[in-house]
Amino acid sequence: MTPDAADAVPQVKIFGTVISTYTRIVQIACEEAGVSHAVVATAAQSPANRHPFGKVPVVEVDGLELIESVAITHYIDNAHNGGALQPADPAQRAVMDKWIAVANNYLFPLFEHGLVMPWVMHRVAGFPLERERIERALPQVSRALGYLEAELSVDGAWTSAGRFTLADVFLYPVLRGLELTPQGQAGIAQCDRLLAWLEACRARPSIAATRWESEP
Ligand SMILES: N[C@@H](CCC(=O)N[C@@H](CS)C(=O)NCC(=O)O)C(=O)O
Repeated sequence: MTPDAADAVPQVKIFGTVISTYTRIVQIACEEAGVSHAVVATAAQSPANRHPFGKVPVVEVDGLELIESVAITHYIDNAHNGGALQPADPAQRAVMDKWIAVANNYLFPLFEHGLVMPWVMHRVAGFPLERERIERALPQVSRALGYLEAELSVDGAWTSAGRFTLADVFLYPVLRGLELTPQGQAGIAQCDRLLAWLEACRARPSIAATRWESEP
């Protein structure tokens, strides 16, 4: 990067934790749209966080201050990417929206509380591993993976549009976080379609460009 490019003001400022599922979701949408973006490291619990419900990220774009990744990613895709990540067909779009809601309402809370946070607290903060919490979550995690495996098409698409959409933008970081835990990796290893889809996502420039530093 040239010194000029490094000094340039990013089009999208993402106030959030650097390694975060939702920060990455916004980063992927920015990469897909070709808009410059930068993370301003902001902890959810810090006084600097402007989110009214104490979550991250908060995003500044085009003079707007936005919260909620659904609103943020749709705005970026609509305003800066010609809606390329959303199928035009209403039925395909409804299926895409369903997957975004499934990722946000069911998968993220289940994976985050049941497996991801216990491992982060153990690996990063040195707390004893909460094995009981993990054991309690495993049957539900396993059911969720079975559902995803059954629903994903043979050619690795979440909608019949058969291409990368906002559903992938949301599902990839949620599933990748799970895959970075030993039990999540073992569960995903039994799901051939999910494995192939994760691999295909990793080959996409927007996913590669937003890789977490902690990823092996
Ligand atoms: N509904 C929010 C969810 C954001 C969210 O859950 N962010 C996580 C980080 S990945 C967070 O703020 N966690 C901190 C906390 O809940 O205290 C969105 O879509 O942006």
